[in-house]
Amino acid sequence: MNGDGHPDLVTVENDHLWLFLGSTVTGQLGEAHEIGTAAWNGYTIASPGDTNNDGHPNLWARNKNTGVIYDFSFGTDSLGIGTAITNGAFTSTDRPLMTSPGDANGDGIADLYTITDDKELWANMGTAPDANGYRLGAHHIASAGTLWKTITNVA
Ligand SMILES: [Ca+2]
Ligand SMILES: [Ca+2]
Repeated sequence: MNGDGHPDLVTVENDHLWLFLGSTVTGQLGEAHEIGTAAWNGYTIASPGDTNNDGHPNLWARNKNTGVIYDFSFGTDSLGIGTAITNGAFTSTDRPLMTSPGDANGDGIADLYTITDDKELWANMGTAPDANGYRLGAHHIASAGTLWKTITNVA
């Protein structure tokens, strides 16, 4: 997140959002920074990669109740302003699990995968922003295999 070439970690702990900076020592994390102070238990977070091409990874945060996904930029060790990139189609009731592999189809735009309440893997490929700034296309069913009926977490 801070652009030093070492991978960092973002976690939600006790309703707060924390950034653990990667250490120069392989396999260790350095100091922790609190970057969000309230209500993060209400969000599902994902790592879409650097969606605004500023050299820092971005963070996607899905409001579990409203179903809106926000894209946050990072400064050196702080969170920027969240921009809504979807309408409210992504509640945790309809899409219990979500993650981003970054850009899955190689078009340079981050994509989203969710597992629905019917236990199917759905993909929403990233698009150029529409008039509302929304950046995810309509879903397609990536897999309806039985595997997804047993998955309890994705990252
Ligand atoms: Ca960025
Ligand atoms: Ca893509």
